[in-house]
Amino acid sequence: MIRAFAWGLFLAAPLAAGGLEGPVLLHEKNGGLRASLEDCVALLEPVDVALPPAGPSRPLSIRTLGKQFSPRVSIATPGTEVSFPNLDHILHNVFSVTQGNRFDTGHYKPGDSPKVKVANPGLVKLYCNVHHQMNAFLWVVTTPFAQVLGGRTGLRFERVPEGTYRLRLWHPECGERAWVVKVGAGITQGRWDLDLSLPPVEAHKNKFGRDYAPPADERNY
Ligand SMILES: [Cu+2]
Repeated sequence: MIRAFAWGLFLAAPLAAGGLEGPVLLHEKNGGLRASLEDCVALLEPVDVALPPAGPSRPLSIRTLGKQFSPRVSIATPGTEVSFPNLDHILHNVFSVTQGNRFDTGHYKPGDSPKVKVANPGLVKLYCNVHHQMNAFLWVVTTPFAQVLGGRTGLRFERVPEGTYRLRLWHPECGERAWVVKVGAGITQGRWDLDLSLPPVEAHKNKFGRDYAPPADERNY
């Protein structure tokens, strides 16, 4: 009887959970600090904690508007459907040559919204084969603790089971840095610094692996 009671108590007790929070500082090459964490991604991945695998997240939408992708940085899980509504009055294309998540929507018209499913974890780089300057990034992750930090001054993860994690911070202008962090009961505090050193837009080829043609008459593109 006592045993059954104790077992019941065990089942009813929530998993010990804590949190992780603190400022993220983006250091400019001139020594200043970037005012915004726009496009910065924080991932907290378990090292010695068993978390249930994440299923496909809700369908995502990445618009093309003003010859730009919006949002520029998104987070999905394997199997997530991503649509690309074209809100411009010109043709666009979206392609990825990232291994494990290759696709090519072909040209699509204003008002069209091609869909793809991302299959594998990792950073997927998205480009338009028509417009060289268009670029976006899609993080496909299996951890439930993943955030784009735009509009914030730092990261905050709540209801994190206690244990050891790898904290990965990424920004298009610095790539990735990682730290091992221990999350205990309550909120664990930290502070994380990234150095912005890469060009804002990475050099890349078109979907055929060749240089983009110089801009021509763009009335239809
Ligand atoms: Cu385009």
